[in-house]
Amino acid sequence: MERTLAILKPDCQQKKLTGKVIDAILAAGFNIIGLKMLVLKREQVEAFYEVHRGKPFYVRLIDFMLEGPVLVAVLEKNDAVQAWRKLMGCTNPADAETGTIRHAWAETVSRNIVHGSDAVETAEKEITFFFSKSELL
Ligand code: IDP
Ligand code: MG
Repeated sequence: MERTLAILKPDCQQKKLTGKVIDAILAAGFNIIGLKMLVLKREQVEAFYEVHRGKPFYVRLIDFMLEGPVLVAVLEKNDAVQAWRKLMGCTNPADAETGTIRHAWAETVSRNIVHGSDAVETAEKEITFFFSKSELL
């Protein structure tokens, strides 16, 4: 079965939405096969978001991800990468469809509650970035 990486970003914890988001993930039929809470280090966030370096929102994105703890999770399901992106909704909550996590709970494009991998290959890289094999079910 396909796997993808989810991050419950600092605003998710700040707004006490962790339970609701995990519930939405389980209700959508994903298996959570890895989960941990981390306080990320600046070098880690910069490496994770390397692809966005130099973009206008980059500095704000890095600072935001350092505001507090995140939950990183590995989700498993058929077509997990696309299914998780669909459940998250568009990057900008103003464009996100009803029934998506970002539509329901995200404030702005920069504070948008969750991360999801954008392709199967990226997902495998992002999973390896945070989890060793022995940490996954
Ligand atoms: P994604 O999270 O939906 O895959 P990306 O384009 O990969 O979106 O951007 C990564 C993260 O950077 C977004 O989730 C959001 O937090 C932030 N971001 C992206 N575009 C903007 C923007 O135009 N303004 C502010 N923040 C942005
Ligand atoms: Mg992305």
